[in-house]
Amino acid sequence: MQSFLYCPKIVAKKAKIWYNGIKALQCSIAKRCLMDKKSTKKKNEKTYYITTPIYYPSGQWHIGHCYTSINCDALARYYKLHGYEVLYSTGTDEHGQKIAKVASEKGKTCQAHVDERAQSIVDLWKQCGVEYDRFIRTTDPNHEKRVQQIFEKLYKKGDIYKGKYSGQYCTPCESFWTDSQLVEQKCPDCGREVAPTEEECYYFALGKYSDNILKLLTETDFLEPKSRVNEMVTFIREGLQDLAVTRTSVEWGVSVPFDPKHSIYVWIDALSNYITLLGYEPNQKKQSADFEKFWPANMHMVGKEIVRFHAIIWPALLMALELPLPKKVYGHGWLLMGGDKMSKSKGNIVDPLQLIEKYGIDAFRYYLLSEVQFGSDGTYTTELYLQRTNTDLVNSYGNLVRRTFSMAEQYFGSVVSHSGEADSLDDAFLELVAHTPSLLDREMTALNLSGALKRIFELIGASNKYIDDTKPWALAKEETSKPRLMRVIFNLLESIRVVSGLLLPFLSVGPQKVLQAMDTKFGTSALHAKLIVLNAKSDYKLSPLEMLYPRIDIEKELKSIAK
Ligand code: ME8
Repeated sequence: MQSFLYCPKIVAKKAKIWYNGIKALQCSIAKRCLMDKKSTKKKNEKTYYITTPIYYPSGQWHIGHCYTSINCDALARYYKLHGYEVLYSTGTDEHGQKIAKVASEKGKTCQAHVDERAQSIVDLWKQCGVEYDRFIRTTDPNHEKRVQQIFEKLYKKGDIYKGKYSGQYCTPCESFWTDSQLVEQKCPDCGREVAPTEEECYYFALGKYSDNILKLLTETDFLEPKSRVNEMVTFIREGLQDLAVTRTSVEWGVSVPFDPKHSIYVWIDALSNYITLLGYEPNQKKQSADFEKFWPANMHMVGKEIVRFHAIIWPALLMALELPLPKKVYGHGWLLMGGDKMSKSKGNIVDPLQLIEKYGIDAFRYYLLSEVQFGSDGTYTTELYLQRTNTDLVNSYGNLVRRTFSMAEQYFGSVVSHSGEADSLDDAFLELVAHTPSLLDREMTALNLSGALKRIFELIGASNKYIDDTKPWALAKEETSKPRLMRVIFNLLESIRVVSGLLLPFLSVGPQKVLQAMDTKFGTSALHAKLIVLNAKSDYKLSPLEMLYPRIDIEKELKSIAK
């Protein structure tokens, strides 16, 4: 557990901080306007910078980690296909005493441990089809150097200052706790005795930015979903104290450049990744081309437990650095397992690699993207996972493709053109095909990824119904109905093309195979624009297509898992 460390005794500084706070507040609206001007410029350039949290390489990766990265991946792919220059960043948060503890338990050096874990998450993302653009490790020397420069810059500015921290110290955990954090006067992590201790440390003047952050949270849509805002506002209104940002007991960290017995608080180190990976130079006016192009980030996607760090500390640090603020922090919910957050410390994790190996990458991505209403918590069960795969991927999408391809082959030797006979029965169906991309755009803009998938599957459902309504097998019996049959199959192929194009951000295998078998090019935004509109193609010559998704015998599978 990461804790905020506060100094209860800093009084002298307070008057100055309060005054600065008022001054900063007065500037905030003007600043925000400036930022908006900058963001309009960026919008025209069509750039999209999206970040995942950087993951702790302390334990085993689980599907909760994949949840964040796959949702970001879907957004990144979606924006790429819509012509944006996207930067999708991820990485590992490699410092801190927890990492050092895990490494020593394994009998490894910290560096060997983090090297191994960083490689394993890179491998995991490959298996999940996560196509990030940049990977940052907080042990990268460039990152470490910039974190030190950021610290020094804020120190010179007066926003970081030296003080004393007093609190309750747990020696085995090497952690400070405030009185209110203790559980029955004991360490909340390990339950052992704590002792009152004082330590010299540096503080970040977080309290000075309190009013500005309150305004940011209550007057803009910086933090979403809205349900997270109240919690943050209550937290700030209780009194935002200055934050202890150094430790002397942590060796595996970035040292304070001018006072190296102190190491920089892991959250300052970790949050800075979002700008250091763009090449941010704290001591220079002119910034890198990447920084100019991509900052401020469009989206920091984070789990709800770390919203506080991203919606309070991070904007305060950026305000102190006089940098524009990110456009959005989105705090998604948790994947639960048996009612609890899935986490390595609780030992209730599900291994993503096993799921992918057994049921395929599309089933995995589809479950994570569709099952949980984005923003809320959702519970993982294997039964639901298998049901979803069978119902949506096998029975709906897979079946639509299989039926249509086999009818096209049987009736027309896999060559189908727009010729043939239309019917008024087609109108509502074709209208839905034409209209679904814009319905999806609306959901994606509202960050409703599960809703976006629902729209696509509504169209798939309507396509399967169109087969039932038009009864191609009956039309095939009469030679005179052949033109009508041709048009029905053509319309279905149109729908399959659009559906598969719309699924590209979400799935990694099936839609790509379908589009290839339809001899339809995809991958760039120019191609995508044509891919998802009706009547962009006037004929199809289909190649044979193997079964997209095999049906799972759920009962048998559950029995074998139970064994
Ligand atoms: O917090 N359900 O790293 P982390 C959904 N290093 N998402 C989950 C999850 C679950 N059960 N478990 C984990 C850290 N996550 C810091 C971040 S950023 C500057 C520093 C996701 O490895 C969730 O998004 O503990 C969480 O925020 C992220 O994994 C990283 O968790």
